[in-house]
Amino acid sequence: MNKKILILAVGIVLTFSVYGQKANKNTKPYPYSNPIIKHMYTADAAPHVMPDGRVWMVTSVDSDNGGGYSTMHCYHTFSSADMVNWIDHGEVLNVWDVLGAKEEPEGEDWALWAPDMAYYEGKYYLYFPVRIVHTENGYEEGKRKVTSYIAVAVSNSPDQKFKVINPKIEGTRGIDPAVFIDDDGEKYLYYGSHWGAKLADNMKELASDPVMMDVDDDHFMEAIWMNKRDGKYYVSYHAHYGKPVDPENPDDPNRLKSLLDYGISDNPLGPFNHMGTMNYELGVNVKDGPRYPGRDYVPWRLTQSNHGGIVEFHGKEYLFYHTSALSSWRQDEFKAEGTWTQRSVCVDELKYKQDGTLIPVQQTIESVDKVKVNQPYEIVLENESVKLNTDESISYRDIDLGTGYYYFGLKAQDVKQPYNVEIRLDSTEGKLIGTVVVTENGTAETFLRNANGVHDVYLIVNDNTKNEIIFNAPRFFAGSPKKVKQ
Ligand code: FUB
Repeated sequence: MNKKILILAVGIVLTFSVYGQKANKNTKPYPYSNPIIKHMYTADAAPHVMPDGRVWMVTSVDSDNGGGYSTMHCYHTFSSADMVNWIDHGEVLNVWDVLGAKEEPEGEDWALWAPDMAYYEGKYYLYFPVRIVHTENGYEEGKRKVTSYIAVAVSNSPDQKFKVINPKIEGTRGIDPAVFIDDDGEKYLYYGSHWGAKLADNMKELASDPVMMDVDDDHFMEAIWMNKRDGKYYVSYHAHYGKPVDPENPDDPNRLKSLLDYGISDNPLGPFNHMGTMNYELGVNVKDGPRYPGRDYVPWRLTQSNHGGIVEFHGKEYLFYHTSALSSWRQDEFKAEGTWTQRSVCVDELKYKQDGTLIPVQQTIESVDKVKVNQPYEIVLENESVKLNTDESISYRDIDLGTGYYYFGLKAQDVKQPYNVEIRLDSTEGKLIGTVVVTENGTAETFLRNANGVHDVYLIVNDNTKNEIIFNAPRFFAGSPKKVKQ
């Protein structure tokens, strides 16, 4: 073979194996429960309990035809009442909605990577990174020039199309946004290489200068996520970018592996103490399931992109991550690893030790057990109007919050100036589970954390204006999942 043909042949082989242009030729049903979505390729899941009491996730979509990360052009949402049965609500945003044009600008290649979604005051907000590869004249220090930043879109319902309300959030740079609402009512946006900032009440701008958070680790790669448990902030992220597995030495301790690591802090913007690994390389240590021909491990040893999202649902925490198990099945009936840009969302339980450190996730092929919830959707605390002055509180005895209520709301009357209502358990100084920020809007709602069990509930007004506060129908809701139309 002459040298040019050899180079061309090697190039083709590399392109095909890296970008996975292999045909999805196996149409037999996928035989296991993980991944949870099997009719398309999904990645980068961002799970949250929404006001209908269901778990919703927005995901990136990997192309059925392969072609690499630049072919990622839209997002789907999915929901579940039990963590096992998932409904695909279809495409909610597309790159063309973002571009506002039918074609990409000359010399630019646009892609939509890992998103996140939040509910706030009656609306759903979708945060997503716009990633533009400058294919022409676009080199910086010998590398292809890439621009990326965070944008936000809004919708009245997570199963409907989102509309872009800010195509570029000023001050952002990088990929993988994650949004987090704290118990004191503050909202945070995290993104890129461990940047964090407060989000404004309009949800479309930053309300503070971004800080590069100290994560106590110089192997941070991407995919930041924030979780809170027992008053501590857990930041997690993809650390390292892995190197291919040597089949002769698959567990080589010296090989760079794609790990999902985490750190803990007392503060949502750090500094964090690096605590170790939450999820080992994808496809490692999976018990049961098919084996790579002649080896003692599953075929889908996905060496890239360990991307995690965490949700608590009625007493357990779950890690959402992705693997190439489905592409391994659809392409090679489990005789090869599948491709790393044809990924699929999996779910397994996240467990903690007594001291609050994490037990690295046991990746499974069965996924998790069905969650059954047997309690009312909402608890209305009071039907009469409540009148309170600054720093006054009202309490409700022995409220049964069961296995969890995820939102609290009230209808405020005649709001002269914004104020906060704290929701605390058992005393005016007890555990803060959420803070409602009341504005002229009237109806105010907030996400809750740790709202479970039987407690006396205290509502405490923080208002500097010394006005009398009047509100109606304070209620806990999203305590059991509502059915949705399929
Ligand atoms: O899915 C595209 C990119 O791969 C994400 O933005 C990263 O986190 C990695 O999962």
